[in-house]
Amino acid sequence: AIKNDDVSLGRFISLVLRHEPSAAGIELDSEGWANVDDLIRGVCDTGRNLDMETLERIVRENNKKRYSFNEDKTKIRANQGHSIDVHIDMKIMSPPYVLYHGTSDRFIESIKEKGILKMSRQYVHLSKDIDTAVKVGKRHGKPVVLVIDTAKMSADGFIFRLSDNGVWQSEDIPWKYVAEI
Ligand code: HQG
Repeated sequence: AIKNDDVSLGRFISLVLRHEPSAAGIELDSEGWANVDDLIRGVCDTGRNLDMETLERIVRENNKKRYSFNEDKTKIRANQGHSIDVHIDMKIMSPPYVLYHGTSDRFIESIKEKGILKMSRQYVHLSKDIDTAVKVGKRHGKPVVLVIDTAKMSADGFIFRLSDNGVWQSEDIPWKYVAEI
C-alpha cells in the first residue's frame, strides 16, 4: 500500500515538483510553479490522500523548507533541487570562506578526476556545516565530506546562489578547489 504520512507525501511531492511532474499528471510553468488544485487532484489520482490542509502543513513543517506557495496559495513550487529545466530566480551572493559537499566514498575517485559535477541537477549543492554534509553524503553510501575553498573560487570569478531555503548552489567545481577532511 502507498504510505500516506506527511514525510512520504512530501517525498512524492518533491519528485513531482523537482524531477517528474508527469508522475502526478501535471505540468510546471517556466518558473517551476504548479497549480495547487491540479497538484492536489493529481496526487489523489495516484491513490494518495492529499487535501489543502495537509499540503499547507507539509509546506509549513517540512524540515528543509523545500516548498513555497505564491501569495494567494494558488501555486506551489520547490525552492531548489530541480533536475528539470525551470528557472528559479535565486539570489547571487558571496559565500562564506568555505562550504562543504557531502558525497559517498564510491564517488571520490571520479570526483578527483572530473571535479564535483552537477550530475542530474541544475547546480552542485553545498552545505554550510559538516553535519549537514554528512547527512547528504549518507544518502549515497559511506559519507565523505569535501571542503570547498569558496573564497578562492569567488576570487577566480565563480558565482554562488543561495536558495530561499538556505542551500548554496554552485556550478561544477574543479578538484583544485576541493580538499578531503
Ligand atoms: C556526486 C538533498 C561521480 C555528488 C540534499 C552526489 C542536497 C559525482 C551525487 C540535495 C561527481 C549526485 C542534493 C563525479 C558529483 N563523479 N559522482 N564527478 N560529481 N558526484 O542527489 O548533492 O533532501 O543529485 O557528490 O540535502 O547528493 O532532496 O546531489 O553524491 O541538498 O531536499 O553525484 O538533495 O536535498 O547526487 O544532493 P544528488 P546531492 P533534499
